[in-house]
Amino acid sequence: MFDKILIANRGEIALRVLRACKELGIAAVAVHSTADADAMHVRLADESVCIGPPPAKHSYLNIPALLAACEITGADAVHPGYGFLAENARFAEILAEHNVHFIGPLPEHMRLMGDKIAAKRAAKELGIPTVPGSDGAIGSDAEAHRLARDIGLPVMIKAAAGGGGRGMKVVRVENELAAALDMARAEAKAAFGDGTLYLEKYLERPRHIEIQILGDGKGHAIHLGERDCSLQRRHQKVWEEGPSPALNTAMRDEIGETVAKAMRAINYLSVGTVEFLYEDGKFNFIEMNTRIQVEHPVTEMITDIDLVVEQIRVAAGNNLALTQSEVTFHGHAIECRVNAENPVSFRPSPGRIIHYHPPGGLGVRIDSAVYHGYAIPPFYDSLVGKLIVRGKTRSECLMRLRRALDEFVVEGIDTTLPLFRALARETNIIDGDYHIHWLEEYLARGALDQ
Ligand code: MV4
Repeated sequence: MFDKILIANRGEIALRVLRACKELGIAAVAVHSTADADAMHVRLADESVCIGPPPAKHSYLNIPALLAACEITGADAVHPGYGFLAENARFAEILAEHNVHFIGPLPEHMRLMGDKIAAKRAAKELGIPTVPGSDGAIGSDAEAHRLARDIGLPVMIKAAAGGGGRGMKVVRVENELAAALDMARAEAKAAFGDGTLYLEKYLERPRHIEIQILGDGKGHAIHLGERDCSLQRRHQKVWEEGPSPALNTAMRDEIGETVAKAMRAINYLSVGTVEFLYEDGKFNFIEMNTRIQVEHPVTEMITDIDLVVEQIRVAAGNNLALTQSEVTFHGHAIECRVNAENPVSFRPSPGRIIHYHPPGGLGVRIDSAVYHGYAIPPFYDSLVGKLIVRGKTRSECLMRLRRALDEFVVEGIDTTLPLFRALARETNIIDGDYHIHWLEEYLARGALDQ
């Protein structure tokens, strides 16, 4: 096992990793920018190192500074959290060259999944159902026209280097295809330095359902069920839950086993998430994330498995401690990402928290790094914290969520708590009857405006 882990992140995920280190008896090193000197992850770590000025480019993304921090503290492994360097294959390679372990997937798997065309081709070859579309990159406009006619309109143009919703175009009529291709190519080139495009059948109102997996890099891999992350705004997840209201046990077992089998075939190491658009009873692979995700607590609450602990164990070369039949699902969990934003305009609202009283009680978990009197800096994401609630049934979970949201006090800044108080009382949400566009349509109706 590792002796000392350097946590190359900040905020709630740095604290989350720190907790796993403590439970494993591993020393933890925090790193921080000058803006985060009084952050909770710095206070609770065994040691800390300042790695640069506030902009992430000069601190949390500063590879030489992180290497120096490993050297100074004698850390033998780095946990990247999510965001920042979490899916950077080159970072993992550089660490290896300096005899420091990267707590995450192999560089080759991060590279494969970072190329959306290669990822989709690999998924298809591994028996994972994919969205109908071009077999690889679009060669010419003529080919795109042929394909669009073949698979039928509407189609979606996507960038090979994209992901997270950037560089996508929906085409509903054929005479708009050529212009959309030109625009998408130019945008992709400007944003990613790579204008390679591919094309897919556009799915109108799917759900976003993702399968959590865990592998040990030695041919053992298991799935830990799904999370339904359909409630998003501008490609930012807002509410995640598991199990999905749209699936039953047989459906979960089938897609879960398909994904786990694929991960065994590539000797996948670490945690990972395979994302699907789910419509008309069918799963359609879109991409794979090779990191611990923001919403991982949903899975922890329904499986009782500590995903970060398991991620550290397999990174240290241990075999998977669990078999698929030892993974069981209990009850229901919902996570709300509470942001420091105005709940109507969604404008960021950094600043000092002058009153802070998080909810508690049975089945209530808060993953947050804020505290009474803490000032949220303006340089990073606007997450105040995640409220994760579990219950024996979805309806008990919703009841408990409403109760927890009503207890939650955060004063001094605007937060999205009022949005969640409204969502937890909406008929469509209570019925589990929603899709990837539901939240934006709801907000466009002005449901929350005074
Ligand atoms: C799609 C799609 C419809 N059809 N692909 C957006 C983020 C990127 N990861 C994939 N995305 C989409 N791909 C096909 N073939 C609709 C979306 C999409 C979306 C997906 C998941 C969650 C929220 C979304 C919001 C808008 C569009």
